[in-house]
Amino acid sequence: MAATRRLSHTVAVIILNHPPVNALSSSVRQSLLKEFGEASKDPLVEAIVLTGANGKFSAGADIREFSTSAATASLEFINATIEGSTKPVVAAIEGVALGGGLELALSCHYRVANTQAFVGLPEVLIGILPAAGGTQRLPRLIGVPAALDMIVRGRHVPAGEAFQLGIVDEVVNSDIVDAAIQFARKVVGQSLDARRLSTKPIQPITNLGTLLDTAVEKATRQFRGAQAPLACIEAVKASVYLPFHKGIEKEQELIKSLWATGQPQALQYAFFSERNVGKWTTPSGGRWDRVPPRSFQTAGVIGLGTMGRGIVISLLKANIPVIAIEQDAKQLDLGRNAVDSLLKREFEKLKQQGKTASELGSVQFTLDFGELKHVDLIIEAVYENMKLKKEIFKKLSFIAKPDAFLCTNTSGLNIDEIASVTDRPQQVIGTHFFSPANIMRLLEVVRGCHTSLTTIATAMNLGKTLGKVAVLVGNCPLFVGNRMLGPYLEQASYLVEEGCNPEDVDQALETFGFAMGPFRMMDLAGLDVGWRSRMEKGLTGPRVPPEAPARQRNGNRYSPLADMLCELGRFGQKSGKGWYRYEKPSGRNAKPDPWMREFLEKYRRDHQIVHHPVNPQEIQERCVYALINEGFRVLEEGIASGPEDIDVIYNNGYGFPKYRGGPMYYAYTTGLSKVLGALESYYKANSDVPSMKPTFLLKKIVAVGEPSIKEWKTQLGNLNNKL
Ligand code: T1G
Ligand code: NAD
Repeated sequence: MAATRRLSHTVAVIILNHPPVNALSSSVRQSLLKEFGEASKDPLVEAIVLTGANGKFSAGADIREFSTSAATASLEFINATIEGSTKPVVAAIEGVALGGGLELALSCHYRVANTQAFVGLPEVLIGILPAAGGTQRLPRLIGVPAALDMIVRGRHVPAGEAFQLGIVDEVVNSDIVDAAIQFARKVVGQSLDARRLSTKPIQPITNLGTLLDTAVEKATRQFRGAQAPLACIEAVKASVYLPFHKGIEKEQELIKSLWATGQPQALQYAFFSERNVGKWTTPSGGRWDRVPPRSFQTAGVIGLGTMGRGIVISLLKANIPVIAIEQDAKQLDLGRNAVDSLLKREFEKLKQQGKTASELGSVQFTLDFGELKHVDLIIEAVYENMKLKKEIFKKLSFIAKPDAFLCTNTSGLNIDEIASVTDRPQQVIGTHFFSPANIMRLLEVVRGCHTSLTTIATAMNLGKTLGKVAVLVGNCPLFVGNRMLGPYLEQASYLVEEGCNPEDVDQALETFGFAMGPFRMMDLAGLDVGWRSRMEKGLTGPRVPPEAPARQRNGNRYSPLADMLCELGRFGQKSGKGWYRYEKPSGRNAKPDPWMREFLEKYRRDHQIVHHPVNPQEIQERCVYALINEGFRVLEEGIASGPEDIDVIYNNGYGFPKYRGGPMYYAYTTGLSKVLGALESYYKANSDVPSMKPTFLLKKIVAVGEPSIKEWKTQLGNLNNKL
């Protein structure tokens, strides 16, 4: 049953019941309307309580029912019916009231929530806007500024804050339905006129024009290219200037135009992809998701540099006690100070939520590896150096208890080689966090050839426990995300060789929607990291001037520009200069450097490169198609399980515009034959750039008629699967 009704004396209780989140599917809406109609007519009923089963009110419209057009109008019909009721209706909110769920609650005359509940209008995150009256009722209830903030950011608001804002009338720590029944009895007989939000006048504000303009400017800058935040602002604006019923029409008009952009479809694909990657199946054997993860109570982190300190904070936030290890007293002090200052910020956040420090795990700092002997899971985050990592893992074999899991945060070294020096290769796994590790949502879980299903399940569960989205990938140099970055950055460098300035390339890709262009990203990460690794492998430098740097490596094209910058001490932000220059005091704002123009002009002269300008579209195509082609190669080699996995990695770890779905979904919506055609013509003219050679899988999917992205997996067929 989608919605049921029972009677508690004179109060009817209607319960939404559609596990797991009481999404308001069409059958739920139908039965809700029926039950509500009967309760309204029942002469014994004086008031109605609306609540949800399964510990949740409702997560809103059923996203699975969305197709090419939004089928949401009937929810506003229900809302109008509830609001118009002459019997008081009280929403009893437990767990979540999100999207259409909150809109339904807003149509009730009163709202009671339990202390753990969250409310919000997160539609913007799936590319649409609240379209069942939410953009019209919420501003009438809490004022335009607060409503704009919630709707444009899609923020989940905890019950305490919802009470302060005036969204809920009471917050209780007891049984929510009992509390709502008591509340309903108290209000029976009172006038409902002022409780109907559709007729409530909006609170006047003097600086409305400026507020809306600022909101548009901020949303354009922050969500570059995303259309839904702008539509949300437009709808809230309508709540001020138009009568309620016209505002409702405006919501419908705006949602229709959003669907036409394709962004909702991409964001909803991204929403379900994030959930599906956690249910991954391996074509080559067992299924880790059917194996129970081993529980872990304690963790160790080795190395408290950039990554280690963020990993410690992530674990502490999940209330996991940590033993934190460094190599010497100086580094230990540095690490401790960094962790302490990050922890202070976490304490502040908890305080604002009315919570205490007991929600955080405790940390012990030490130089003694022996302290790790009782911990359940150890994460190594020392320098990216195979010899050092092997030494550490060998040591851990002796120290760690036999069932402890040994994880490495390497960004691309061979997991099997690291595992080979241990007494338990089946318990060794890559847990590749992204920087800053306490903030970034992505966790690449890297499986070695001996890694057991229990170890995989445990590492995937670690991701969930830390509130991250974990994606399982196979073991190859640089894994999935960083590996795909290679050809993308390579194209960016070639574009600069050929005539672009770094800022031209960054701007074109930021206009495409990337959070950061490739050159700003390289400067932020530090150019020296890759340079040192290339030197270690003998792939570059030291060069004796005036010897010109080679533009070929093993017969293929190679851009030595990044190496040349490093030779000049330009390591990026950390040294104040890289592809850009960075000025004090912040040292973080990338400014185009006139020096770079001269440097590039000389470079082109030295190598007789004919300078030719490249338009933004070509910049975007060359870089993004290079990324996509490598994505197909990753699929072909069985390093990722499917296109969704790659898209989740890029959306959550590399600032790819989520409203384009991810690189593979973007390829699909662009048309694979177009991508293939562009790669073919580039490769024909540049046979010394093998990364642009169209992959077998891409050609195969085009040859079978470009089926839907959901069917690509079947084309992977018998390819070489490493998972
Ligand atoms: N519709 C359909 N399925 C949903 C769903 C929804 N709204 N929300 C969650 N699910 C599924 C999800 O796919 C997963 O399925 C399972 O529920 C558990 O979710 C009219 C038009 C509620 C905070 O955007 O934010 O209302 O994988 O793994 O971490 O204007 O889900 O198990 O098969 O995420 O505990 C607006 C989206 C809709 C809320 C729970 N609402 N959901 O998080 O579990 S549009 C949203 C969430 C709308 C109105 C408009 C989260 C959650 P499966 P989960 P969780
Ligand atoms: P980092 O140089 O900032 O920190 C490394 C830390 O390890 C230093 O504090 C160092 O003192 C410590 N250390 C070195 N030898 C040690 C030993 N024997 N025992 C204990 N501690 C020791 O490096 P980082 O950027 O944090 O990178 C750590 C790992 O994470 C590397 O494998 C790197 O490839 C990977 N990674 C880095 C990033 C990033 O953006 N920085 C992102 C993902 C993964």
